[in-house]
Amino acid sequence: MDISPKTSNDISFDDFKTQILNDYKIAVLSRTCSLLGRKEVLTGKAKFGIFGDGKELPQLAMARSFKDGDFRSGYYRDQTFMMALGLMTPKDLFHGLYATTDIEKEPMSAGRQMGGHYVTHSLNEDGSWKNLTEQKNSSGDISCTAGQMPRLLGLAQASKMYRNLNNIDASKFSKNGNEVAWGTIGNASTSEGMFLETINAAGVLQVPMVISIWDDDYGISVPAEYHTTKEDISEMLSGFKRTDEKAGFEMFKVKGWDYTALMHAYENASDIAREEHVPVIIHVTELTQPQGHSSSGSHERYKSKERLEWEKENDCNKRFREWILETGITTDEELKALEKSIIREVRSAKREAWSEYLSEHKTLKKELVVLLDQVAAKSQNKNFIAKVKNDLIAIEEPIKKDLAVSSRKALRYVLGESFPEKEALLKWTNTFLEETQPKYSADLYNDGPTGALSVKEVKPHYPANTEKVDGRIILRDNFDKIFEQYPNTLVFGEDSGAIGDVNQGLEGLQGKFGKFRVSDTGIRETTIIGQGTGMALRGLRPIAEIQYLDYIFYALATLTDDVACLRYRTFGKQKAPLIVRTRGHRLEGIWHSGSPMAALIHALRGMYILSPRNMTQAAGFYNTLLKTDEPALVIESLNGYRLKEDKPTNLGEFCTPIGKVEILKEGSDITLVSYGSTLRIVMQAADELKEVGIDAEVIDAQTLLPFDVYEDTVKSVQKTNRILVIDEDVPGGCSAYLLNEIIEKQGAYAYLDSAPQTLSSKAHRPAYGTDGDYFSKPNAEDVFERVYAIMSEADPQNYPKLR
Ligand SMILES: Cc1ncc(C[n+]2csc(CCOP(=O)(O)OP(=O)(O)O)c2C)c(N)n1
Ligand SMILES: [Mg+2]
Repeated sequence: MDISPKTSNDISFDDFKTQILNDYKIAVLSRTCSLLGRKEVLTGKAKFGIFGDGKELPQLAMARSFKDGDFRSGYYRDQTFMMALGLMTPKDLFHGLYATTDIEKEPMSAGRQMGGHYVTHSLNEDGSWKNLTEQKNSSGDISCTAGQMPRLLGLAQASKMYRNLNNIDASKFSKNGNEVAWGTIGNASTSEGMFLETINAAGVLQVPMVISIWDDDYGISVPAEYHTTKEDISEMLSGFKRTDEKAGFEMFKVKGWDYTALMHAYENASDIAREEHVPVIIHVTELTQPQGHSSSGSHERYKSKERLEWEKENDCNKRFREWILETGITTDEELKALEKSIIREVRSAKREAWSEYLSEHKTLKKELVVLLDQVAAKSQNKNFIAKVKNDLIAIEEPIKKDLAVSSRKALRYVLGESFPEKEALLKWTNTFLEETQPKYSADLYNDGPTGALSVKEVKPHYPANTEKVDGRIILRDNFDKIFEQYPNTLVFGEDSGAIGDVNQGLEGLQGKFGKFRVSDTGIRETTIIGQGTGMALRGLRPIAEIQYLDYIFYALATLTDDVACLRYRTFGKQKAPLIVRTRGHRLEGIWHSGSPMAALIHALRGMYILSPRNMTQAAGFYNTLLKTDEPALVIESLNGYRLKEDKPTNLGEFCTPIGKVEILKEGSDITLVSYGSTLRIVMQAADELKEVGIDAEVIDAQTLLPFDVYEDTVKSVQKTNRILVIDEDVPGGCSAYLLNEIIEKQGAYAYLDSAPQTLSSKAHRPAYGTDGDYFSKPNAEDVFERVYAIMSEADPQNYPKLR
């Protein structure tokens, strides 16, 4: 291992001793939590447990080098790290295991995530940013192995941006880009593409990132020989090591039980990353799993006797203890006394957490039992209700579900009866459900005053002699205004920099705003999204470009697992207002013309999905999104960049509203709903239908998530009594979603005189060429004939059968 120690050797022996004993205390505290935590699962109090045992020592070293303003992007093993920095107490840990829904008590997610998923709070109560430079930060964990890596890249890149960009208000986010982003990952998870893609991108970008690989030789039951070439991730990655001539990574390999070597490695890594902005890998070997992988199994099933014995001997806490005694820092008695007091401390934290978790439920149970008693006394179904009550009384440690089931079942027994006690039970039940549901469902979006739906519409202004320009010019000139107006905006993607994107919507902007703000990336969709996520978490406003909509699937895992659920899984304590820009729908060829909107709207709840029909609408969406703090996906129409549009004068200012449909043509016979490129076809068909006396109303859905929050579509159906939804997605895809919104949610079924219908593409990917397009996607003749058939069925006299 090549490390030139830079540790602070100048501290006194007493300080040295205090530091070591404090580290030992945290190691034992964390281990005790792991041991007692597992028991909570085995006795049924918690549903699942995954702990940090066997990885304590390196995390103490990482914690020592972690500074205010730094960010962690790690995984479930980092319990000791969180405890060492005071970001999680033993009581917090137990509240996490029980899934307490109070964010004050369970600060990681208010019970939404299983234990072992670590979060710090970036936002104040009102949703505004805290000063992240004055606290230690952990971006919200996810369960997906290596899923934390793409975001890590962006967290590190933010420091680089803050160091290199002028006139940007960094006061809450950075001190001259001196912050390090610390990643952690298990040895087996380094097999994931996301890890390897991130490593390459970080090497190219040269960002201040330190990745720790906790290597315990296993990924659940599977040993290293199945995971890693040469069974050694350091060796495998050795080509990434920097040389005197070429930039790359600094790399350390260090044993997980070796306290001093760990401390040295981490101090060095921190300095290199922080000062030089060079990424560092620390491969920590010879780690163990004293209790196996998680509470779901026992490792005795798959590890050999020899291995289990080796793990016992090389347990990092055991070896740390031995080292403390060998070096004479303290005595065995002193350590024993410390260990005893820690066990007492954790036991009492556990008891307190359990009793706090239960106390709210117990109070509610008491209230409900009284009400059930009163209702039973008056009801004809006394015996049944008494049984519900007695069953509830028998549950000594009730959860919310027990309360909901009891009260809702009891209400069924008083159906048709009427007396005040029943009303009281009804009121209690409704209030309980209304107050409880948000604990599980709030914060998918920002529903507050800074949310996207609160941004007011500003219409584009047109001068008397409006200039007609290619759509891409409107986008380009609008981005120009955006970059002037918002110094913290950045755009990056494949071909987004030097040539200003494949359709020249960013033409000339790199020259004007520089290579940091308008940049090219490698071909790597997942980490493009990761860059955006991490930078958005640190106060920048990234616009991440995915070159074509069809390629978004490479990044879909990161979008759905990380971006879309960030606000939800952190109970509104973190946000990543990332804008994803892409282009799609109608062009030609299987991978350049898709419109997989259903896949996206269903996977990406928590983001806004916007499908503007032209570049003016698209530009207006970007302007709207920059006034709010929520993530969104904007899909520009691929065949619209060269179509002429009127050029507005208030570029950078006009705002296309989110959640609002637009009526493009009024009509009285049938409502046609569509979005994106398909609208041009629908408008053509609507014109042709006029010639046979059919007057269609055409509505542009334009925002798919959310669709029509003002419920304007049902108003149209009230007038026309017929509805057809047309799109380019697969049958039963986004068109079915829109129909569900209109028929079920908006209640349009009540106004229908004809069966509601959808017209979509064929189930296969669209074939190439003009004919491929014509026979794969709905065309003007299809729309005409489908509308005509609906009218013909309703009024065969006036509309005789066409074909
Ligand atoms: C994408 C994904 N695949 C599978 C899993 C299930 N899983 C959870 S942890 C794990 C093993 C991880 O091993 P390693 O990375 O070595 O970390 P360790 O638990 O050993 O610290 C697996 C397969 C998952 N969470 N995510
Ligand atoms: Mg492992």
